[in-house]
Amino acid sequence: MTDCLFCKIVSGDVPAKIVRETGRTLAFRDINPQAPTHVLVIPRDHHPTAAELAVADPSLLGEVVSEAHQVALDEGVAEPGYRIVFNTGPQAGQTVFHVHAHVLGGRGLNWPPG
Ligand code: DGP
Repeated sequence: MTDCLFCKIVSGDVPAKIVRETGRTLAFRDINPQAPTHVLVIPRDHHPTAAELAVADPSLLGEVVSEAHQVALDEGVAEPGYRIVFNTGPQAGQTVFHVHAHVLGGRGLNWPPG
């Protein structure tokens, strides 16, 4: 999609600090980190939400989650634990409608979230 920020990161038109990539996914640092590790994992293809990706291409959603875990391992936060978040819809705080997994770690994370 031409007007999608994360599609522009995929195409290289908008710069990002890329930490991992596969043929179908990209992982890059969040511009406004909320934890010592805060990385976003996205599919290269445009899908608005995790729910829509689950219907359209469940194996790709699985790859996004698998890559999120690899990011946690690479960043050294897999132990004692980290969080994967898919904000879905504006009330949940989703602002970019290209599905992305937030990978948050490196500090204690409160529950329930705000
Ligand atoms: P969400 O609120 O769940 O839609 O998360 C969107 C995230 O995207 C938010 O944490 C900030 C991040 N973000 C917004 N614009 C940019 C950008 O231009 N570059 C990068 N790396 N991250 C961005």
